[in-house]
Order: sequence, then C-alpha cells, then structure tokens
Amino acid sequence: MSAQTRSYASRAEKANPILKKLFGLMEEKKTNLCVSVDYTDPSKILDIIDKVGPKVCMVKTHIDIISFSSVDAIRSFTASLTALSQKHNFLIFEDRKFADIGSTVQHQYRGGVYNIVEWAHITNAHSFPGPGIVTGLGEVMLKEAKEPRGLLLLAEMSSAGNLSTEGAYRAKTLQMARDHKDIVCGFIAMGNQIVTESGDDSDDFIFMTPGVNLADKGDAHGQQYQSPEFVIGEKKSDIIIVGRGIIKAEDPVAVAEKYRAAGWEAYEKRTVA
Ligand code: 5BU
Repeated sequence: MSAQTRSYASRAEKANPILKKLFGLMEEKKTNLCVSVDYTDPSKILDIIDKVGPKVCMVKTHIDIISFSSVDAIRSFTASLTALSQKHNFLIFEDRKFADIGSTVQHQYRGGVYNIVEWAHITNAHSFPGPGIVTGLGEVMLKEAKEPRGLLLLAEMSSAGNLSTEGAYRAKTLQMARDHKDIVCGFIAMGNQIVTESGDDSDDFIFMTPGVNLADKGDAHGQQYQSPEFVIGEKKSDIIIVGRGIIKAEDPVAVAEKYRAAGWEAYEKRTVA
C-alpha cells in the first residue's frame, strides 16, 4: 500500500522521533494544517498563534522578517513561541531555506542572533549546494540539539518559473534525502510524486506544500495557489501550508478552521487504513 493511503497514525509507528511526534499530534488534533505567520510585528505573531494554535499541527516562521528591537527581544519571542507550541501541541518550522556550504550553514543554524536549532523543531534547505548542506546541518541537529530535529529539502517550489523542474534536480535532491534519512525527514514539494516516481519509500518522508489558498489563484510575484483538496487528495501531500489565506482574513480563527476541515476531510477520503 502506498504511504499516502495509510493513516498518519500507522506511519508514526516506524517513523523517526520527529515524525513520530508530528504524525501523533496531527492524528490527535485532527489537523494537517501549517499556518505561515508572515507578520513583522512579534506581538501580533504571538497573538494570532495563541488563537489558531488549537487548529494547526505546525507554525511556520520567517524569523528574519520580524522587527525585533534587541537581541533580548528575540530571546523573549522564541521563548514565548516555544511555550505556545507546548500549550497547543504544535511543531515550529523555521522556513530558513539554508543554501550555503555545510560549514557556513552550521553557523547560520546554531549561531548569529537567532540560534535556530534551539527553538525550531524543523527547518529546511535548498539542495543545490550538494550533500554537504545536509551533513553540515545534520551534525548540528544530531550532536547539539537537546530535542529531536528534522530537515526538509526543497524539492519543488510553488512559484511560477522556479527551476526545480529542470534536468535531474529533483532526482538528485531525492537521492540526498535517501542517503541521509536520519537527518532529512521530508520535502517541501507540490506532492509525493517526487518520491513515488522512483521508489516505494515515500512512507519514510513527510510532504509539505506551500501555495494553498481557497480564495485566490496567485499574487503579483508568481505565487501559485492550489486548494487543500487538490494538494492532499490529488497530489498526496501530507501538510498544507497557508499564509495570507489565514493571516489576512478578517476572522483568522474561523478561516483557519475552514482550512483545517478541508485538509482533514481530503486526508480522510484518501486514507485506507
Ligand atoms: P502565502 O501567503 O500562503 O502565499 O505564504 C506562503 C508561505 O510559504 C510564505 O512564507 C513563503 O515564503 C513560503 N513558501 C512558498 O510560498 N513557496 C515555496 O515554494 C516555499 C515557501 Br519553499
């Protein structure tokens, strides 16, 4: 049976620690929704997360777009975010998109002013620097993090004209993931085909898809939107990532519930066991 007709709960059984935790809380909270809270005001971010927290399995951040007044303010924000993730039982995904040689990304991941490895359960990286980016980040994850961490590789992007469809890019990205399953827990991709087209180990990975919106088709800069039904039901992704569809809505909590319900219904329809 292909992975994406299996329940999240059954996939949790043999999963690594971070996916076990994620699949478990998704099933418990009945949500495959990740909200992307792309505000720049830190208090606004924490406020909306406290409200939509019960409806999501994951909160996605761009820590470097937030207007912090000091390094202490960063510390206080990440501490509050961690407290909210415990209160509402969701994972934190810093959408950092690392893209340098292994040695440099190690510093970017653990150091600077953001200390991402300390508070983000999941982060992501481009594959174009080659396997060194995975082993570099992996060393920090496995040797320095106090709790399980996971890395997503960007196999595909949602923006028009992106280069991930060129040549062997996807196949090489997939190979990097297969070679490092203790580090790479999944992909940013438009669906699960990037794995299923060349093997039956899609079960070992989670697939997360940005570019999801119920009202719009895109934006002025090439973003392309699909529906939760299409992404989860047709493309067999596991998690929908929704930003402006929720955070710009008049009633973000009510709209988050709509996305949660749509994503979950599509999951239940495709699930056999
Ligand atoms: P939106 O408001 O739902 O369009 O926001 C989408 C978010 O997902 C935003 O934070 C992007 O940086 C992020 N994203 C994306 O849109 N497309 C991609 O391929 C990747 C990330 Br990777």
